[in-house]
Amino acid sequence: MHSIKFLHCADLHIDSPFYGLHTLPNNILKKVRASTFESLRKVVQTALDEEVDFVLIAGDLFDGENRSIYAQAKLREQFLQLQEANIHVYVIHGNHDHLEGNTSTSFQYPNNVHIFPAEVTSFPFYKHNQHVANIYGFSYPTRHHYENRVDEYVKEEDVPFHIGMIHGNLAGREEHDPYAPFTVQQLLSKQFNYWALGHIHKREILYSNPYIVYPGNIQGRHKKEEGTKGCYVVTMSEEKTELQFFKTETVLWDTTFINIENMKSIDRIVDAIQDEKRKKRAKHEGVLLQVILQGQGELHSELVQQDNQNDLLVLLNEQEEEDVHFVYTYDLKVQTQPLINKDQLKETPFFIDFFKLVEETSDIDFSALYSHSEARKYLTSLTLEEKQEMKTEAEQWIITKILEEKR
Ligand SMILES: [Mn+2]
Repeated sequence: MHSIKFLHCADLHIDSPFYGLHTLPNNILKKVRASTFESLRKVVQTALDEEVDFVLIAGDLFDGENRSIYAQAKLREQFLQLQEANIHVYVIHGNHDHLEGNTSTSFQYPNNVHIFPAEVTSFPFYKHNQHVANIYGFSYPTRHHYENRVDEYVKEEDVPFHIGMIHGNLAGREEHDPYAPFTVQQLLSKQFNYWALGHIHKREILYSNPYIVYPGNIQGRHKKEEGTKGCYVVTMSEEKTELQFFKTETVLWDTTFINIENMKSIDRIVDAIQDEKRKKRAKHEGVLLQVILQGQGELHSELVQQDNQNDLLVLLNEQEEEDVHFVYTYDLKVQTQPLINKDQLKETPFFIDFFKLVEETSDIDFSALYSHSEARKYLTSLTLEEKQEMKTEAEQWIITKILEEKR
């Protein structure tokens, strides 16, 4: 019986510039900027450790179309490692590293690396001199490529395994650029054994028989790319296919929520955050952390002061630059609410009327805004829930302001 084992990764985005992070301390910024290279090294190490037959890279190897000599040299180094182990590499280029962008500097990769041209093409894979698989794919000729190309994938020859590679968007997913769209049904109709996708950075298995897989990127690049990142090692026989995930991120983007309810002094908050940080430090090499404070509590009024927030951040990040396993808080968000004893307030002169008014207001009147000739173009109608939320927020805001003034 035939079997193959391969590694599937995508969206390496090596040499991502991380422009938005220039406020990070130097040591940490350096590690973040090196993270895409380090994660690539881990992908290759996984391929070597797992002794796979070949590696599939489903597009966006480079972040920029003007890929630097440095990035290409680093990639070549890794390809050479794979060559030494006799591991073949199949590469398609995506929207970030399309073929047209490769004209300024050219690099020769070792001959274990097969790069797909702009037409859908198939490369044969031989194991022990037997032709066991065909791998199909195409590279983006230019950056913007909106055509559905699935029709061009046609099974060639009678070999045990057919594997398709596409860097593209699942049709209907509007939050991503609609490049090279496809539908699951379309891919299934091809009766391939595996579809190795790229483009969407969030890991997702679209179908499991056969597998249609987005492995996600190998290293998060901003706060919207939170959580563990990595690649899949696929073991395939004529009977079954098995997937194993390997994590490769070097710097983890993460968020932690702290509830201030029942906390009577700021040191409790600091301790709670430090606790979270300790746990994360034990598990990860580097963490860029967003801390969100929530809940109703008496510390609210202290926390909303910008000076205090700045102080807290300085305190939390002290020493992080020196730590090998850093947990750096890049953002502290205060979403807390004041502690109000409504029942008590309801008995005081002003608030008796205030709460009566709130209760009687069943609907906030936005008619002036919604009938405004310019504004209304940009507005969608509000749900009942949204209106209720706004009412509660407004109530909280007014109470906080009034109580503050009384002090
Ligand atoms: Mn990408």
